[in-house]
Amino acid sequence: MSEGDPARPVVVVAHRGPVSFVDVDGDREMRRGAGGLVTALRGLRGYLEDGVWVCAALSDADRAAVADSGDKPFEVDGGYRVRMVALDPDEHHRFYAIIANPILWFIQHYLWDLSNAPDITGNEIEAFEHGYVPINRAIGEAAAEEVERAGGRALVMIHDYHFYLVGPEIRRRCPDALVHHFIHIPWPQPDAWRVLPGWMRRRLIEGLLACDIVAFHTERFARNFVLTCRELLDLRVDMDSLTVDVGDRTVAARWYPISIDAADLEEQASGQEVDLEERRIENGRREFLILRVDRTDLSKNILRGFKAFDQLLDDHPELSGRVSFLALLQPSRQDVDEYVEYVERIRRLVADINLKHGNPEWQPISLQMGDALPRAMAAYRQYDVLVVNSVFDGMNLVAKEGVLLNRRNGVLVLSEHTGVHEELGAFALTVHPFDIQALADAMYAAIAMPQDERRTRLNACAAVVRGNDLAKWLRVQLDDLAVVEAGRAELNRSEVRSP
Ligand code: ADQ
Repeated sequence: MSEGDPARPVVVVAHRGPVSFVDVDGDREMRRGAGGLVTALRGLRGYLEDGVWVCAALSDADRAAVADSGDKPFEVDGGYRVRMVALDPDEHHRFYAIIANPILWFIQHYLWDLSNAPDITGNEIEAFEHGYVPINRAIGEAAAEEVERAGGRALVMIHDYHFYLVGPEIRRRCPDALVHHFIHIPWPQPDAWRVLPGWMRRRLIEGLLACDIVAFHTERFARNFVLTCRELLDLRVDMDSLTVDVGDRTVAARWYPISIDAADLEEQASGQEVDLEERRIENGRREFLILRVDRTDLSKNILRGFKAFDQLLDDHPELSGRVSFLALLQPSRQDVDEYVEYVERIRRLVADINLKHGNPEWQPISLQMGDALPRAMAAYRQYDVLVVNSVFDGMNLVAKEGVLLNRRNGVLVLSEHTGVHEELGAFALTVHPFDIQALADAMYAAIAMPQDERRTRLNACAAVVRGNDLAKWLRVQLDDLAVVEAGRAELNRSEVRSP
């Protein structure tokens, strides 16, 4: 494999596929998949000509497509293949709704309220043994088949917290494969994992250690991972090179900040629908527009964002009627109780603040629930302040999208616990996500900031995003894999030479 050019066929493994199927009036139609990860991985298309994307069949129409294809990969637009795997629905429910979301998601974002939850009961143990484990095995077997079909030497790129046990399946069946696992969410400090019984956390971490590279968005997450291996598995690690020794193998932890496809986003934003949405926002806006765009995930810290806005209006009565807060929120995981309750709490808080500060002519917060990408892109152009105040988060692509499209010298107010803070923090107003007063003050500072300074900061952010785009994210990983491969060749040669 030469640098940046994966001569090995690529096998991508991710829970969601690049396409999904829907039934329309009895006909099955293929649609582009949704979500940040799928958008990011679409950048792999150019490398997938020889390869395949392995994913779960999530809908009835997906499962029907799998049945028709006889479990074989099928071609999709863009000249690559997709292998959907039909999974047992009960196992998948346990895997997804009990282990992956919420248990792993909550641990990795530090979301558990430990005096109350989680309870690890027979239900959770069963969900692990008869949900997470068999689903990982089924996906791992399908991926291993694809590696074997490609001659056994494929580059396997596994994605996210759904599939920590896929690596061992590949390693067992295809020892010559090069295995890479990218984790899109934070990796917390070692003690966070002590929420899980020892045998369970050991199994998950050992699963990841079957890979050659375990990758994250930030250096902090990579460091936490290596520390976790030392503290919880008692393995020998090197904190300078961020490597872990596992028997006669060395596993590297690396960090590659994910990005957006700048050209693609700008093209999407140039459509008429976005212009129309922008005119609507422009006609309805006040002097200052504060914006947030998020899934209604607990990690996004939406309630404290509104509480800070409430504080801003208390502290600065002169802003009454001159500022509004537009919140474009996409309901998320409404099959998880905590998420249903979160949406309720958001609605109640917004109603309280609007009642307290608003009047018949002016409602300070406009809460708009739904999937509204054209409106989000229009709002990115129009904001004066973009609030991204996550409690702890992987990257927060919203910050990158916003600074790229904004046309009003808008200021980014950014939590120090977002992955994107490593890249854009120097040009944003940094906030501590729990400090509501500091967030209110930052909103005010952003509004009051002179235009020149705002412009300088925005241009600097946009330059970082353009320079560190999705293509670079991928290229750097492929370069590192080439280095790992070269090291392995070295190892193989010395093994051949030894008696
Ligand atoms: P997410 O948690 O979904 O992604 P983020 O990175 O901010 O978080 O991406 C959200 C995406 O959803 C953005 O592309 C945004 O435009 C879109 N979106 C949000 N609200 C929307 C709305 N109301 N309507 C339409 N679109 C909306 C996970 C991890 C992150 C990590 C990414 C990529 O949790 O930490 O950055 O994967 O690795």
